[in-house]
Amino acid sequence: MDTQVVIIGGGPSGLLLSQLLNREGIATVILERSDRDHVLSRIRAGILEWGTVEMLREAGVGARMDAEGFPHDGTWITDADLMVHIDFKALTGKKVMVYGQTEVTQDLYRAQDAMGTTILHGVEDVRILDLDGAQARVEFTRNGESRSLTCAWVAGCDGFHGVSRKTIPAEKRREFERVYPFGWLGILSRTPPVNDELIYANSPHGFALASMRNAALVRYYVQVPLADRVEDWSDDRFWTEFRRRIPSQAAERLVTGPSIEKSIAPLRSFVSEPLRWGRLFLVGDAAHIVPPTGAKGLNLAVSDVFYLHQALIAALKTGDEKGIDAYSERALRRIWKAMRFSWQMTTMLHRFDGEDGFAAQMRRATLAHLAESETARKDLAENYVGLPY
Ligand code: RFL
Ligand code: PHB
Repeated sequence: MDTQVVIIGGGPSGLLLSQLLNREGIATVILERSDRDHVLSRIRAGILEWGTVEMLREAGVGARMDAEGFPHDGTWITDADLMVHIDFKALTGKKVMVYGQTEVTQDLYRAQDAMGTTILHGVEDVRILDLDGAQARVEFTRNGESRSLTCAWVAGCDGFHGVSRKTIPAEKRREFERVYPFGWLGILSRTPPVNDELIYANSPHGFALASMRNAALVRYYVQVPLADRVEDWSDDRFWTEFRRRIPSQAAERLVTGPSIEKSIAPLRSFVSEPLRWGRLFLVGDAAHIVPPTGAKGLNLAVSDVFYLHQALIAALKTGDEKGIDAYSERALRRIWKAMRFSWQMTTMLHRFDGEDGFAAQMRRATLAHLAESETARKDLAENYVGLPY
């Protein structure tokens, strides 16, 4: 065999899985379609559950996160000027970490380089074969040359548009999907955060989120119609819209400035079952997508990696395949709970085009209940900081 585990995709799931396996002496090869600069330029998630923080430390990539990340003890959920504080620390004893996905990915690339792991960028036309035999084979093209690798297991960490999921025959897959009728326009700007904790803002004009990367860099979002393009949104238009969606106490403190990145992401909930097909496993966005409202996408990818790395270590070191057989079911149990939470947060906080007055009242009542009920706040906090693995 050429290597023990071939990992398709060099995003956070592929890199973290490889790092955890390498530390146990298991050999991996990572095949990534894009170049490294492209992978590192994608601005995505910003909030790490504490379980994710601990996994990154265990993988030996926690030092910069611990030095430069910002632990947050709570967050704000607001409805016009009603501001509800969700005190994670008091309600669950846990907190979350503000540390961008770009930084996590960078730390993982550095650690993998130090391990000497083979990471092949610019890989095209990946085909995953022989999944029901004694060893799997992955064929691909790189620099115009056809290549092939044999291995014991293949980890499909190649995101929503990757090839891994489609390798499982369509009639053996069950797919579940909700496409939401809006997207998020996000900007990055070198300005001080409008608040020391995140604000998830419901308003008559739609949803807005005030997030951050550090004391001088913010990540702000507004809900936009699906048909909108980035060109439709000048910085001025963005700031006007953002300002009127956040509570007025916060709007008074808002500092605006030029955007240094601006992009629109559609919102979707998606799960493909099962997560295992013979010698192939699906991990992270390759298997499931959540709308970003619950900050669960990256964190779910990490919990998949948690279950799979344990299973692969047991199988490859002792021949015990119980974890392999249980992977799909174990991971899916947690995935569906995060799906529910992300869907509920999205429904609670967004205006749906063409909705009636009843829908808006339901959102308002949910917020009012959160303001008055510690039980409701505790339920939200428990899900937000991350359910146990
Ligand atoms: P990724 O990060 O998509 O990485 C997959 C990697 O696979 C490569 N690839 C292939 N390589 C070889 N052959 C092929 N055929 C390949 N096809 C694809 C890709 O180039 C890529 O490098 O998946 P992974 O590792 O599972 O990580 C998941 C997270 O990235 C994802 O859950 C989150 O970023 C989701 N997400 C967000 N989550 C949050 O919690 N908060 C956010 O604010 C947030 N914003 C976002 C997001 C996802 C977005 N996408 C996918 C459109 C914003 C966007 C725009
Ligand atoms: C972000 O900082 O990009 C971010 C934070 C929380 C979310 C989504 C995105 O729920």
